[in-house]
Amino acid sequence: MGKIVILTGAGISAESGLGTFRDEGGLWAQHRVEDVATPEGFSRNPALVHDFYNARRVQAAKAKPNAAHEALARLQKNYPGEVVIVTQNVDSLHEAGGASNVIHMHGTLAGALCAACDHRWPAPPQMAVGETCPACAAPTARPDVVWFGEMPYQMDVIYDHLAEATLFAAIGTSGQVYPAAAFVYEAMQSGAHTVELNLEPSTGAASFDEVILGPATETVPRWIEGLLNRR
Ligand code: BV8
Repeated sequence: MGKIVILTGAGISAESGLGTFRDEGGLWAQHRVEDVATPEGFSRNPALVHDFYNARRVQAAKAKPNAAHEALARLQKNYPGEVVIVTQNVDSLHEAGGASNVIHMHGTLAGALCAACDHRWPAPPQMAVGETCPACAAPTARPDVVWFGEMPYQMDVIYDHLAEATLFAAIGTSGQVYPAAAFVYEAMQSGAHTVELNLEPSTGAASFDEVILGPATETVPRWIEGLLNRR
């Protein structure tokens, strides 16, 4: 049985009430990326960055997984082959929806990182400027998320999965952020069938074998029932 690799983006959490980045009124309409999602922005104004992530941490803690998150967990449980979920999202809704071994390539709101010694620990609900690291006591705590210009996490593991994929699906992502936006090409190289499930066609839609349009809570459960019944 083949390996299924699934990449998700902010669109899969939209119907759980979490803002996307590039939709109308999205996160990047309210904040300049350079100010809140880059290391330079953090060193320039750490309070602004902590405010940005504190607000999202509060939102994410209140959000509930939706039918799309739950359908992916069902696929992991019932599909005889391996199902790998790689997410660009920093919320924990895949895990809350029952998924396991989710690869958070852009980090998580739930994590804190020491910029001085690389120690990681569970983030408090609200982080403040000058928060100290529990390991080295330096006042250099930051959200454990991957900012622009920083290397996404577990890239070697992700490329190994893509090399073995027989089916690749991108769900709820605009395909504008690299290296995630190029995963479909890696999957194509391995001969995988590629599917995009999105509210509207992403920038890279033409590269996919199949494009299924609609809200994730409708398209994902239907797509997965089809996969499980076709076995
Ligand atoms: C890096 C922080 C290199 C966490 C984020 C070429 C190659 C490599 C890099 C680059 C390159 N070109 C440019 C770069 C640099 C840069 C980049 O890609 N820039 C872009 C803007 C051009 N990439 C980087 O800097 C990356 N790092 O490459 O490092 C390196 C090499 C060596 C050594 C060191 C470094 C780091 C990228 C990560 C940046 N961090 N966020 C956070 O705050 O969340 S990016 C941010 O965008 C989020 O992580 C988010 O997940 C990600 C992608 O956005 P999407 O998830 O796609 O969300 P978006 O709003 O865009 O789209 C939503 C979609 O959902 C839409 O299509 C919409 O239609 C759909 N939708 C809406 N509602 C629904 C729905 N679909 C279904 N149902 C619905 N209901």
